[in-house]
Amino acid sequence: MGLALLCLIWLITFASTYFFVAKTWWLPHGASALAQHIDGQFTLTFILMGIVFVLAQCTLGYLAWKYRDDGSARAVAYSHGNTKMEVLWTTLTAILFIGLNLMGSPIWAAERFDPPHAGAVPVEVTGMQFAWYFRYPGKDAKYGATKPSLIDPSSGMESAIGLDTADPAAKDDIVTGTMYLPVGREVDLTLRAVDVIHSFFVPSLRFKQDAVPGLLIHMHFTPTEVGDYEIACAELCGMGHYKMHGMVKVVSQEDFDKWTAQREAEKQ
Ligand SMILES: [Cu+2]
Repeated sequence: MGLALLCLIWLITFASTYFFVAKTWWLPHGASALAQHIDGQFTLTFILMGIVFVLAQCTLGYLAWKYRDDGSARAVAYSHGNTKMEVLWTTLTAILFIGLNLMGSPIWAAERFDPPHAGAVPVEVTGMQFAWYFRYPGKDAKYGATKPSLIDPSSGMESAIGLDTADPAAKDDIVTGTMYLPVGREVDLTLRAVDVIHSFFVPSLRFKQDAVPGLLIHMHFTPTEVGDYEIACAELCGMGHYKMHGMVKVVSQEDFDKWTAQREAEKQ
């Protein structure tokens, strides 16, 4: 029985480790400026945690076999444990966790605490049950006012986010259901939610941030490759959560200008 348990524990350990080493299910290709750093941090964390996991599971299997019931077992005696060992592994775990946090925090903070560069493209993202809307402030570079009383999700677009069309700053605001971004330019993002907490997640751009009702959350990132990237909501936000899907289209600056001009012309 002890041997069977050892084999089972080791089999589960090596089989599950294989899928990570072989990268069977891995991240999609990273297409933003910080993707390389985020992937580096992610890989380092997986390697360190993987080593700890394999060692711990191998030891567990070995001990399950070593202390098997072979007929000569003695009655167990109460043990208070080994204080030295407990202090040692708690300290090592703390160093590992705090160390990884300190290593990752500059990457995390760069998109949140540092202000965006001048010339960043402003885009407002609004999450609601169960759609994403994107707003561009237009030529005046100013977002028009929104009012909760004007919010009408069933009408979509401008009405869905509650845009106050009486506000002069709202006249040139563009609201869309697909996000367009120019490649190689920083995006100055403002995240909102109108009902519950949603999470704006673009795996290919290595971007994930909650959108919280009542808060304007600012972040910035730079897409580096032209392409279509999937947006998901990463916060379980209700019955339709599974279909809260969108697309980011990263295009050339020229195509972005053309698209913006078209949307502005449609508003006239
Ligand atoms: Cu959602």
